[in-house]
Amino acid sequence: MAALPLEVTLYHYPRTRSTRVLWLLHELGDKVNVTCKRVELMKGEAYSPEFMKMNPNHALPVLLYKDASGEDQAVFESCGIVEFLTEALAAGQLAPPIGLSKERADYQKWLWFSGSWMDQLLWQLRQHDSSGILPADQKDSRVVDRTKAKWIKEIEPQIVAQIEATGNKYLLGEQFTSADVIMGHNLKWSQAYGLCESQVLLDYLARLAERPERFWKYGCLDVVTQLQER
Ligand SMILES: N[C@@H](CCC(=O)N[C@@H](CS)C(=O)NCC(=O)O)C(=O)O
Repeated sequence: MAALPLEVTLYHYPRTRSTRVLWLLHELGDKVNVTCKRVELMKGEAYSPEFMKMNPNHALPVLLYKDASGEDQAVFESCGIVEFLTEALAAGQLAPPIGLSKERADYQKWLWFSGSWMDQLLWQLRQHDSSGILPADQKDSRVVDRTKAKWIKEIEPQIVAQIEATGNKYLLGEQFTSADVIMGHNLKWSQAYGLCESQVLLDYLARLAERPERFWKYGCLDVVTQLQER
């Protein structure tokens, strides 16, 4: 186990998937000492040779940390980073212990349902929605309609059912886990497309908003300054 606090550097840009990691870093509190480096995504900084060495996909987030031998290691993929830090620093706290329990299976399922399945549906909207990033002549409104219909008919009801079945607190019940980080971020993201209107989900988001005060107080925006103050 590395000496705590673990020194980490997060390469971040507000309102992107790096917010997931930023949120987790706040949850980890004194276990991490964070430097947050803003990468000017819109100015193409993620294409610089230095950045591409850390992530050839020119995408955020990237986390830099020192491994057990003291060497700097770079990791990309938001859900992978969240899982990695949770297991390394908060196993049994922000995730049920590894093992064959139902809680652990549920945790793993919701973490990856959020991080892959839901994420990719949101990505379709991010590209094809009228506010999306594709040029107008490449946008397909049928993709938007199909994705939203699936989200409303299949995705949200599953989450609502899970929250209700576990007692209307977090995804797994009383215990907040890292799966809530990815799920919470996705649901907030989905609101940009007029989704997430169910009261159960809005109440869930409100409960999440009570978590680490300093993070949510600033509305998941650029909390770089707050982190550096710590
Ligand atoms: N699956 C990756 C997706 C990363 C990703 O696409 N990040 C976006 C911001 S949310 C980005 O940096 N895009 C810039 C680009 O692709 O050039 C993850 O979850 O980390």
